[in-house]
Amino acid sequence: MRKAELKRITKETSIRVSIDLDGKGKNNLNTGIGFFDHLLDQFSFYSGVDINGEIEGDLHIDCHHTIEDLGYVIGECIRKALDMDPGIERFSSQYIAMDESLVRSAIDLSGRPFLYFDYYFERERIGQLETECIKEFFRALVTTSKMTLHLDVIRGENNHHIAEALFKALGRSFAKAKVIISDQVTSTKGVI
Ligand SMILES: [Mn+2]
Repeated sequence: MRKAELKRITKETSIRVSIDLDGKGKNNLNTGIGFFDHLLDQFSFYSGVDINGEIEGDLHIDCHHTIEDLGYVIGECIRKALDMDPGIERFSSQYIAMDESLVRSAIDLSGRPFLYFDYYFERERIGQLETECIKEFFRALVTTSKMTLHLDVIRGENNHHIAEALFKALGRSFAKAKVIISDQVTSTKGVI
């Protein structure tokens, strides 16, 4: 059972999250930011990771704390859940086309946090989501999950499509990288 649960309470956010790495691809988290829920739904659906729990953030300030802290918590849950099974595929890359948009995600569940993401959205907001928070989510997720993640927007015009394609690509590549392929650690070093 590759599951994990975590609670994190600060003056800015109050978060309880549980994830099931081998779930049905359902996100039940309601962040209070409609478009971000739409993005999390894409990640869940295409990764097969179930996300449950509650989050209450200081959205009267802006989206930043809520999204960053949620990234830390989901990332840590992923790390905890993966730790039980070391013989995972680890590497995966995925192109996702969504109409005019084309993005690529390359993952190594390496134990070494690294994010490459240099895209700046043209729009400041999509729905209630401040687009600069998208990078903050990826950065937080990478930090605690300790994955190496390269996300490239190869082309695209519609900011909704680009954001959605990024979360689909992340989900699809994670779906492949998390698969257990061996009872041995998938590293020539013998440790991830
Ligand atoms: Mn959409």
